Amino acid sequence: DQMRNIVQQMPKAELHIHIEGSLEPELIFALAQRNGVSLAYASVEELRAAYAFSDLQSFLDIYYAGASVLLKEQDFYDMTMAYLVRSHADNVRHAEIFFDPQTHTARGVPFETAINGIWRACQDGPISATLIMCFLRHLSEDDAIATLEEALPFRDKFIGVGLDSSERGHPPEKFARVFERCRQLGLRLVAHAGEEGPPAYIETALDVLNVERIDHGVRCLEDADLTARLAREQIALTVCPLSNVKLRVFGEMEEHNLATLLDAGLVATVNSDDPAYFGGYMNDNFVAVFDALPLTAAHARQLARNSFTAAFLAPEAKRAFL
Ligand code: ES4
Ligand code: ZN
Repeated sequence: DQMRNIVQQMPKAELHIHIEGSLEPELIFALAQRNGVSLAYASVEELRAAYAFSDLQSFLDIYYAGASVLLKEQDFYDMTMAYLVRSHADNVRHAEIFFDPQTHTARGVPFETAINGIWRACQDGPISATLIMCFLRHLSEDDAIATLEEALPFRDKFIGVGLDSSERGHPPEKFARVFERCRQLGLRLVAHAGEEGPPAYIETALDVLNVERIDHGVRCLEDADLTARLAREQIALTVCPLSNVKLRVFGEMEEHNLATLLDAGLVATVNSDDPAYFGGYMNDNFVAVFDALPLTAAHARQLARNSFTAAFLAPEAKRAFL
């Protein structure tokens, strides 16, 4: 339809994509076979049928199981290249890609195997792409610090760090020291906050971790002062509509607050989060939320513009993409 065409032709940046969440069931099975890994599911269809989530944790359990087929550098390369090719088809011009090294090192896969495969695909792929290393917040800060140490020889291969995994009970301030070290290293800083966790986690992500963008952040509207601050300081929120509905942050897309966020003057962006698990890539997210909410072509253009405003790119690089 008309909105699909408008969305399709807009150049855009994706700022919230977990590369392990782009692993499609077909590729999970192909890599399992290639690597001799046995899966708890008999077929692609059976695996896909397990993608019925009740909350963030129920998703994460399956997401970490899916990642268990990634063993060799080529596996990480193939996963990343598939994402870049698929996003190019959606007219994504630039992606800032999260990866979760602890998901791999905890299974005995070397840090360098993961980052080298992901990074090499970013060099070879059809769109601009940079990497953001995420710490798993359900693990300890000492574990995050050890991961940062392992990452330092590869400092030129990632532009920033983030914080993901189970939010409730793991507030940003648990990672104050490691984020301060990352800030001193000149890394860009982001954190998931206000997805399942309370607005207070958005505040401590900003005030304790000094993050520059908030991943999700949709629960900010529960706090009027915080909402006003995010608008005043033009702090970007990387919103993921299909994710929010699949993980029941909102009961249905018609209840999503994206239109309210935009009309409050917030720098909201649309992103896919874990596209293989949540039912779609960038344009599917745009179409789903535009079908459900009173959003116009002007909102679509604003969202595309916001994605470059909020990107960790030099001003001249942003202009070249628009
Ligand atoms: C994630 Cl949707 C979401 N939230 C938090 N952590 C994650 N890791 C991958 N997807
Ligand atoms: Zn996420």
